[in-house]
Amino acid sequence: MDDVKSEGPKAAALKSIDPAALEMLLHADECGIETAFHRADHMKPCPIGETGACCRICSMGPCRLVGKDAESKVGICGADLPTIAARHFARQVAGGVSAHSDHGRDMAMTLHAVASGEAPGYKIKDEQKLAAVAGYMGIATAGREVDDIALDVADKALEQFGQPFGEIIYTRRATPKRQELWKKLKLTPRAIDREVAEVMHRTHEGVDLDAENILKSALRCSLADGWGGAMLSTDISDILFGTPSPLSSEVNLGVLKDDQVNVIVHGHEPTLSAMLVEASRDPVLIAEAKAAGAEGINLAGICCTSNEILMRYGIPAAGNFLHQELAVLTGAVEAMVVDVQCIMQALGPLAQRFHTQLITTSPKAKIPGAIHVEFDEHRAPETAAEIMRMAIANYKNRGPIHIPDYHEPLIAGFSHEYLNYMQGGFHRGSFRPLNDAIIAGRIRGLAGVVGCNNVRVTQDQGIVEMIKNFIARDIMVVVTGCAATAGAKAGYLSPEILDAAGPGLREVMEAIGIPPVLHLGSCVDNSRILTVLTQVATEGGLGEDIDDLPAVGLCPEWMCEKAIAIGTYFAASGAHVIFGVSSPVKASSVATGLMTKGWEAMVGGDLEFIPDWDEMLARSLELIDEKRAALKLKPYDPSQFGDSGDSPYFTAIRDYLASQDEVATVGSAVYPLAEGHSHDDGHTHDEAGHNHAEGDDR
Ligand code: BF8
Ligand code: SF4
Repeated sequence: MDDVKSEGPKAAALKSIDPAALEMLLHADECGIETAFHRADHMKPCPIGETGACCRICSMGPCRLVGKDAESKVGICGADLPTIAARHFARQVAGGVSAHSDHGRDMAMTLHAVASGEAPGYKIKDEQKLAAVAGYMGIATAGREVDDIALDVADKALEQFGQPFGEIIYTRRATPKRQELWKKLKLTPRAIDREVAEVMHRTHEGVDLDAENILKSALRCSLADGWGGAMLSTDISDILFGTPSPLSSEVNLGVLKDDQVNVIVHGHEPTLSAMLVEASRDPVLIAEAKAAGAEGINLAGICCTSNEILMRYGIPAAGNFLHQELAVLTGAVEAMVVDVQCIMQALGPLAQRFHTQLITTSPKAKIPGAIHVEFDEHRAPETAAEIMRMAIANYKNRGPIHIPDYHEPLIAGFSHEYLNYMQGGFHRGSFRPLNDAIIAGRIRGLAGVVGCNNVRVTQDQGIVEMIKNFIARDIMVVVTGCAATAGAKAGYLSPEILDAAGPGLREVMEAIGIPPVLHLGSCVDNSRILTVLTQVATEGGLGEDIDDLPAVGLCPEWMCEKAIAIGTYFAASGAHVIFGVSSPVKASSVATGLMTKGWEAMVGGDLEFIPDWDEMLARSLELIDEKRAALKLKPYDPSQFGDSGDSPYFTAIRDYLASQDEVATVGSAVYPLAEGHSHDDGHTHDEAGHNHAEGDDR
């Protein structure tokens, strides 16, 4: 590790567009420490595996079908390239579905424990959402106790994983047309675990050997995520921790504090991170931190658990996937607390080079070199306090620190519910203004920009390029996951960014009172995009189903199997989806054709892989404009909308932000709250001393 040669500023510049990352990469060179960015230089992707041409399903192989005539070759068992590529892809989908869905299962187990009175640290925070979810599940609510309803909801949710008969209940939230199509094609998922198990079975040696049929099973499996595990996860998180509504915070490594006990929570599930939020605000623990010589406790997040607590509590985000090692490199992190998913094993040895305590908390996810403090929802507050105390005790061990001074303000916390509220008020929630704006051509279309970072491409570049170009061309953007963090770090989730939006989009956003780039949450919250698109499709004037909409879904910097599962369920739901980096089925033109033209003919959506950013943008615009033409909408013409003035709404937000030296990072709500959708009540103590009591936040 010590022989890392200096990259120098120029080489580093290719690795990220984020100045904080570049500064930390130079710092890593100075310290002689390697990161994923460095390792990517001497670990090139295997060209055979990368393109889906390697089969290692059985021990007669691995069989690698390469060369000019690869598509006419077969493996030992006779499996051809389309089968091999499709099998590998389907297994990636199953891996992704299992990850999101196991997360969803844990949320349902937590709800069960809360409703049974066995998890004293938690409570049901959003009864309105509970009632809505009970409604989707056909559970009676009238005259019943909240806990009884919640218990039924938890039971019903848990049934979705292993029910022997029937179909996943949330598929009924899709448009009637889509439900019919899925039924006709036998794509309606039956039970979450069953779909994962079935894909694993079909792709075992010698079972399903027809690429088209294998990929069809991948579509059904993915739907068990989007309309199953992930959607349940979002809904139950909202019930337990509150449905998000907009609030301000900050992002990037500069949110770490040189004089406070810094605790980073990294991973995915909100159960632990929400408890750490409470612990970080506990006056007793804050006093202990002060007694240890610090000014206080500073909690920040990385990856999607960060999004979970950013969306609901305004806890600042220290960064996205590729920031995890960089955060430790600051030397200022007393504890990095991880649960599941997207956690690099490299953190183990890296943390040992600093005073940072790497704390694993899930029995499913241990890391050599980490301290394991098992998290149990039945004694959650105690575990959170124990972890906080470990961090406080570690403060004195801090060596030299290097915190890059980059922190961008952002607005996060948009939910499907809030968008309805914003467009029609509490009692008349609607998507009418948005649909009308799309019909009129003020908004050209909709784009979801989601997913990961990947060291094979310049960090954040593809994501930010897409966001920037979309809003400039009057395309409204929703973001989730690490893409949301990337957009935020580049300033695209700040209200100031309205100035970068095209005139039509700007006018509409000002009228509705929302920014042009909406942070909808973590990766499981991509389910919010499904329900939003479904409502846009059924609101009227834009066809009947998601495949009628002028919309695209992009994952420019995808990295993991979860991203593949997400892309596949959007395609199966009728969306055109474009991924960057490289295609896991590139070796097979047949498999590629099945997932593009084949899926489009079957389900109206498809999945393309386009590594070049310019081509990705051009293809997105083409898809959006084709849909506009098919709907017989006016062609998009930016010249017909003039500059609009600043709305009082955004002026107020700008004044608010300008009035503070530093943006209050502890969940200051910047918009009026929707009735019944509560923020965490703890945001009464931001640093600037501004009080924001619930209900009067402005
Ligand atoms: O679930 S975007 S790198 S953190 S997988 Fe992972 Fe990808 Fe980030 Fe969130 Ni989503
Ligand atoms: Fe080779 Fe067939 Fe075995 Fe795959 S399943 S490794 S193609 S023999």
